[in-house]
Amino acid sequence: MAHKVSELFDEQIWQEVAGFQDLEDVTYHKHKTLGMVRVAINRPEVRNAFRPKTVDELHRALEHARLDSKVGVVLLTGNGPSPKDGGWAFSSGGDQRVRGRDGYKYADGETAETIDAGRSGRLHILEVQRLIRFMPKVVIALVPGWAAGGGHSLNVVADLSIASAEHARFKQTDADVGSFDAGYGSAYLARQVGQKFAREIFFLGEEYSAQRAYEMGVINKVVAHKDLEKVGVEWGAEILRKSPQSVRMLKYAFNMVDDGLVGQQLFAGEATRLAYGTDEAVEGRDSFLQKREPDWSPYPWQV
Ligand code: S0N
Repeated sequence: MAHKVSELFDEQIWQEVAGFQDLEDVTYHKHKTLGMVRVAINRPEVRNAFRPKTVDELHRALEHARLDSKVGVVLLTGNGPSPKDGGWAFSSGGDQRVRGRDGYKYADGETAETIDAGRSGRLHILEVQRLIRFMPKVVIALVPGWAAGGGHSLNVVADLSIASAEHARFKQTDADVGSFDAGYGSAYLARQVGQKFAREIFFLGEEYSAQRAYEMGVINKVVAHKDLEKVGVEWGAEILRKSPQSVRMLKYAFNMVDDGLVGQQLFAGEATRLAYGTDEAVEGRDSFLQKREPDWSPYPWQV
């Protein structure tokens, strides 16, 4: 069954990804001609709040995109508008009705008897954040409306962000609802906007327009609402014209300074992959397999 998607969705350019028709909280499409996918939270009636099932589906789609060697760009967005009141959202974060301690175990038909205690209150949206952060592809957040709470943090962790001039709003509610992101959502936000603005955003919990978010460095561009996905596709197409290896190395270079040894590991993994492509590394492998001393003479100590 075809999904009902979003008012901004252009069905001429997207097709559903095979094997994902069972998704309920997320829509997942592949561009018909470009190496780009569109992943969207599909709960507009609750401002695209994510429940555990939503997070599972987000992770599944993003992991599939990560492993698809034809895909270089991921557009991450929220479908809309809400059928209830016409409101738009990127995401309003964790669904507060099924959150944490007492709520989670009664979500998705689970009962006190059936719940796996090890999964109770699991904050696996953080696994989605890491997937966005660590995948060797460019993730562009398209923000058509509210980015609040954990939705705000998903925007923070995306590589690039474009927002609707008319409907995008940014608000960090974590400290209002006692559900705080003390990782990328806050500390990395401070890297983007500076300490004073980051503390203002979290400690005051005020609402910011797309224009104000742009001025602070929360997003890259503000566009007319109707053009949001069109501009996202244009940016994606431009990125896809670049060298994949260069983009991958640059993303990991940008990440490394903030990601400690994990950041270094990802960058180093790509460096090793590059090294494997050289005659020098082939000589090292072959000399071992042929049980002889390696001959490094063709390979100078570069200066
Ligand atoms: C986004 C806001 C500012 C929009 O305001 P607006 O436009 O006035 O709309 P509303 O009338 O408020 O909302 C429309 C309908 O949508 C429901 N709704 C909105 N957000 C949520 C939500 N996050 N969870 C559940 N429902 C939501 C409204 O209730 C309303 O429904 P009806 O029409 O039936 O009344 C405004 O909506 C707002 O402030 N929303 C809450 C934002 C928020 O505090 N989010 C959570 C912050 N924390 C996190 O996200 C951390 C991560 C997290 O929570 C988590 C994630 C995964 C697993 C576990 C957790 C965990 O913490 O335990």
